[in-house]
Amino acid sequence: MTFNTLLLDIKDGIATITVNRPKALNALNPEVVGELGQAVQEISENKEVRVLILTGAGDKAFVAGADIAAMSQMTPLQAKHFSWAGHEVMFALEALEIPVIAAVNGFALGGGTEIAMSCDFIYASEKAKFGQPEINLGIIPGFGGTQRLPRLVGKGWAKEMVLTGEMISAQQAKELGLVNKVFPPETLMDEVLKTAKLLAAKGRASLRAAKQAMNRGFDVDLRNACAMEVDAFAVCFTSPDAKEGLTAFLEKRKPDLSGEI
Ligand code: CO8
Repeated sequence: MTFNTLLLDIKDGIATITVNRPKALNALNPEVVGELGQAVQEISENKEVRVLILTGAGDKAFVAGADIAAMSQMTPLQAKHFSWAGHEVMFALEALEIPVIAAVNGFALGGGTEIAMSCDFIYASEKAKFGQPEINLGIIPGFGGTQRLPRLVGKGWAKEMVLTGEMISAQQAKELGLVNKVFPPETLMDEVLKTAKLLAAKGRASLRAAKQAMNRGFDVDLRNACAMEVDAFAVCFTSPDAKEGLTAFLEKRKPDLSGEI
């Protein structure tokens, strides 16, 4: 499938979605949100893809937020539909069975921080900036920022960011736990690819089980969350990978974890 606002590249089991509106700093208008939904769906159906990278075109922005020009024309009902459409994309990214890395190469503001937070983890360039500046536009985050940000960095920092609308640097974002690693801009993609290749060599079934156990268990009480882990753990044994991985260790050889299921 080809897209107007995205580039989708698939190579050696690694898919890269690049939001491609550099003149508007890759802002998310309804077309981008719709195409992101289609691209994520396509990736979920392609069993050759083992890792997804999400990034932005150009050297200035990852995604500078939802498209302000588009939002300025919206009725409350259209705003509601747009907000839900964005949420569906975030949930679809979280529900993908494969790991998703956000490669934040520049401004990640509003919807940019929000979409990065729905990836499994974030690597950022030293010149990236994060923020939820919606308050300065007379609105609030509408793609999950009021919910995912406190879950990631704690309520105090999330409130400071959402209520002041101030940006933070990549280094500050790392200190808060929003970003895992920060790299010079010129090495960011190489480092992201290095980790993507590492992940692509793991077993699909156990990656899926681990991701689902963490995502689903995060919002429930510990006993029920651990029950989810027990089930996910047991499901791993339905994949040939478990037999292969455990046996390979005992036989002192490298496992071939391509058994799927
Ligand atoms: N939407 C539309 N266009 C944008 C956006 C945006 N979010 N951000 C930048 N652009 C455009 C600019 O208008 C400009 O276009 P043009 O060249 O035609 O004038 C071009 O990109 C370059 O931008 P600047 O000239 O402003 O570049 P600067 O280097 O001076 O500044 C900034 C860079 C600081 C990133 C600045 O562009 C900025 O502040 N952008 C807006 C950031 C923002 O407020 N983002 C939050 C948007 S709200 C949101 O994300 C809500 C999400 C939930 C939606 C729920 C649905 C209802």
